[in-house]
Amino acid sequence: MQRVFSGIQPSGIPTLGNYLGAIRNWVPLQDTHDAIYCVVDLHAITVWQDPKALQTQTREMAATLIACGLDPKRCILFLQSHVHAHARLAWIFNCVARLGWLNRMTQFKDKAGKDREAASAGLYVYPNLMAADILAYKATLVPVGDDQKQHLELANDIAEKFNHDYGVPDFFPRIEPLIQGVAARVMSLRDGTKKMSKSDPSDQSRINLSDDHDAIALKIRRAKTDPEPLPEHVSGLEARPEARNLVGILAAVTGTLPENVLREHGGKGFGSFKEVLVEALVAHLAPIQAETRRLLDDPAALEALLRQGAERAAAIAEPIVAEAERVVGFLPR
Ligand code: AQP
Repeated sequence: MQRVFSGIQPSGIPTLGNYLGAIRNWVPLQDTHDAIYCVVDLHAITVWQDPKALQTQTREMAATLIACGLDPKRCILFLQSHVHAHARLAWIFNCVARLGWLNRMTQFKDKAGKDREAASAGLYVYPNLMAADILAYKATLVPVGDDQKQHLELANDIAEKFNHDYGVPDFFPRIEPLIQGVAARVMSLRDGTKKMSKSDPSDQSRINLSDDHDAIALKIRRAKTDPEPLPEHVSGLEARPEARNLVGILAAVTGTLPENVLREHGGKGFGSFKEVLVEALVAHLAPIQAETRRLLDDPAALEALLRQGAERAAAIAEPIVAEAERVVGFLPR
């Protein structure tokens, strides 16, 4: 069975972007693949996190993932910091990856902002840790949003260079990204050219999976649009990023295609369309929110599930990373 690996940062409440671009695509893979999913807390601290808030967000993220359909019996679900193999392999990859490769990563440029000198070294080497997350399990398929494509290409460059430099041609496998769905990149509600992000300073830019009816209604009503009515065909969305984003979201949450959404709403103004979108979002998210709350009511049970997940993950990653350490010349422990 092909092994898939994916992760998500507990850097805030998961957004509709995280959900449509990643989480919801992870669910069916549990039945067809050997699926490993991780809450990547080591990645989260590449940007300052308040320690107490990080604990809360980590529990919330794990509970949300389970509420979205990840079943700890059908997949391995755990916290990255609980499996030390990730950090050990990441260090080796820090020594394999070239500065020139990291300099090309657009996510670092976006997240570091204007004051690049003040960004953490961790944020800079983030893609090396991401490569380690996947390759510690020799996973070959990585379901992610479209924004992560560049990092996966870098992971393949690292794997290839490791295999070549240490003369172990088949040690790490090639990784394939799995980018699925009509909303593989959900954009900010305030700017259709920027991706929706849980750490965007403006809460109005995103739908959080925990948002209630009022919050969703307010955000969608205020979402940026243009003055034209909705087009009749998808070709009419090309130069209209905000319209394309909202149509894509409605298509994704109602399980249809943008052309079908436009068949129904083309030619209408955004007012009535936005009301339909609000109701569709609320109906889709309400059961997830109820289940998340139920899971958070018993933090001890939730943490026990995550510890069991970590044990199963370590049983796979430990021998692979120990072998990588032997390959680079470390003496056995
Ligand atoms: N806007 C998006 N559209 C589609 N997919 C998205 N993903 C993130 N944003 C969108 C996908 O979500 C998964 C988990 O992402 P992450 O938490 O590891 O980090 P990220 O990509 O940096 O997401 P955020 O929300 O922007 O987090 P912060 O604000 O902490 O940086 C990935 O598969 C990603 O593709």
